[in-house]
Amino acid sequence: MEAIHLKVTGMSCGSCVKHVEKSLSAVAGVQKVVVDLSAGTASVSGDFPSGASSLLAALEADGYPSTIDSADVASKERAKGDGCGGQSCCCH
Ligand SMILES: [Cu+2]
Repeated sequence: MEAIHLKVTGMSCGSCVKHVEKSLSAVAGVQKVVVDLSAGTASVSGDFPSGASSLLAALEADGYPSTIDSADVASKERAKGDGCGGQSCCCH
């Protein structure tokens, strides 16, 4: 079993969280889904022979375009320091 961390855009309330949980849970191989609304992330545990692409496709289809939030990316972002606002901020 592996865990894939996703950054999910477009979640604004509890029912968005339910939508995201539902669409991710429906993907083959998924065993556990944990969605964090305030962080805009989802952690998915299970077996993913084809990687995260089916997860991303399911969320895209439901209106929540997502990207992989790998540990590498997270640690690189942390290395830039707090207050970095992502793609559009001054660090890029
Ligand atoms: Cu909502």
